[in-house]
Amino acid sequence: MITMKDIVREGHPSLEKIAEEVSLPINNEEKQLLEEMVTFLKNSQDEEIAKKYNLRAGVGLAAPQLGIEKRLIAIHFEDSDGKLYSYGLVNPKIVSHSVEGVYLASGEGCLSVDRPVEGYVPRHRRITVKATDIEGNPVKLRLKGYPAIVFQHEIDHLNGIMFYDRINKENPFKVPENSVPIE
Ligand code: K1U
Ligand code: NI
Repeated sequence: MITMKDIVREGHPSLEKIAEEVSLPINNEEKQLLEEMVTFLKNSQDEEIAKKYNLRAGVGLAAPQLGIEKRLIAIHFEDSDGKLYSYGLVNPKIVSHSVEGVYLASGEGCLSVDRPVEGYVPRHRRITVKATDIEGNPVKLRLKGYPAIVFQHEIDHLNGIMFYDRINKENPFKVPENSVPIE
């Protein structure tokens, strides 16, 4: 079972590297890892389990956050309309994106960062992601708003980018150009 002690923190080299493409089909070890990553997210959102194992709630997790430099991500959350986004994905790639941006008015957090970091993180408002799922099926996802932000945060981890790398250094609360806030 994945717990907080398995998650590496800022400064770890795996969080600063470009992760390796995974060859397809994925092997059993990679399949098990992706399943455990999704289970971690579910556990972290379950009040009782999270309390028992001291888990911080997360909506996404990338393999480099476990010190594993492979292009694997897990996502698990419900949007404001109750639509479930639950995925274990291999080699996710943003194949197109809007010019219009979006940012979370409350900023972003990260399971690999044990301190609050204030500021707006500019993201694309709409993205299209292509990937392969745990079963080996090709997936094409069109995402808008909050789901698009979560996927961009996780795909950034595969490219060695932390959310705070995208915050304006001079003025962290400078409203990103051509962007809408999500409250
Ligand atoms: O990658 C990570 O460290 C997980 C991180 C992802 C994230 C994506 C987009 C914006 C912020 C953070 C988190 O899940 S932080 C926790 C979080 O955002 C959350 C947790 C429970 C409920 C709602 C949100
Ligand atoms: Ni993160």
